[in-house]
Amino acid sequence: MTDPSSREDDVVDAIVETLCAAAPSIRAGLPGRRVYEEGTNPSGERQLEADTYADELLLKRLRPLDGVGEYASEERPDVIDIGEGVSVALDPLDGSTNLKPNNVMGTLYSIYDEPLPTGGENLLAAGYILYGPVTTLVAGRDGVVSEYILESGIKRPLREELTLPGDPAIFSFGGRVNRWFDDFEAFARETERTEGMKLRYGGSMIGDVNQILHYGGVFAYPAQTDAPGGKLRQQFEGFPIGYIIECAGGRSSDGEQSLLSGTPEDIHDRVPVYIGNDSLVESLETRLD
Ligand code: P6P
Repeated sequence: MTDPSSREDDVVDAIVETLCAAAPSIRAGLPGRRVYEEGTNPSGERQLEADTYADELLLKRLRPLDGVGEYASEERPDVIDIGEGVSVALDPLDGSTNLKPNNVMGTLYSIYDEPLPTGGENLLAAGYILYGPVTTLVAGRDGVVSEYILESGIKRPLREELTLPGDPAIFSFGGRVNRWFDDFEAFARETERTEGMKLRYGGSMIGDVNQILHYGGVFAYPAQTDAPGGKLRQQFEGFPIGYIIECAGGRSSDGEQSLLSGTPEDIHDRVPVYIGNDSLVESLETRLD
């Protein structure tokens, strides 16, 4: 009788390998899919042909896997039943608005041992494939996060058991400055002055978070004065990024508590996101009180 945890490991490994194997096809499909489809995704955002292409390709590749029960995507209104087992939540092409300006984007995944929507405490694994100058995988599992180079869809270790640098360098905030709560501008100026940090925002959460993993600092897509939930989705973006940054010894927050503490009512619920070096995120939280 196979030990359930080792079987779960096998399923998680199979999912990650399937996503990696699909990466060359997704990358190859980007040049010809830079135009918008009719309509919007469930969050009301316009969809590029590349968004729906990545979503359809990944569902097709994941559907045959043993041990995968549900598939959910930022691009689809509802969870899809594809068998028995774990649940996979994908942002198939996070940061796809970067396609036209040719900036980074990627596939963001999170795997749960409960039906979706579900809370962050039910995460089994999370990570992202980043389509930058090279294709990389950042994978979190069992409390550690490691980085790999992907060549022809095969992963090669780059950095094992990543930890955030102690000396933060990058400060990255999404949204509109005039819609941040007043204190954010004060926080920005103070941290740039006191920590000597550089402001750098790329418009793709996984690209911006990847910079924090490499250089230290803080990424936030804050609550906005006209959107208290912020922009990023709790199930598809908040939980995986919260898990990854906490695996790397950093801190995640929705403004009050760890991003992993919440449970969405709807699969597309949004959450404010603050992640990075512990002291910086804690300082942000105090400003939000
Ligand atoms: P804005 C991409 O669409 C995304 O979901 C995240 O990857 C990114 O952080 C954010 O939205 C960018 O939003 O408002 O800067 O375009």
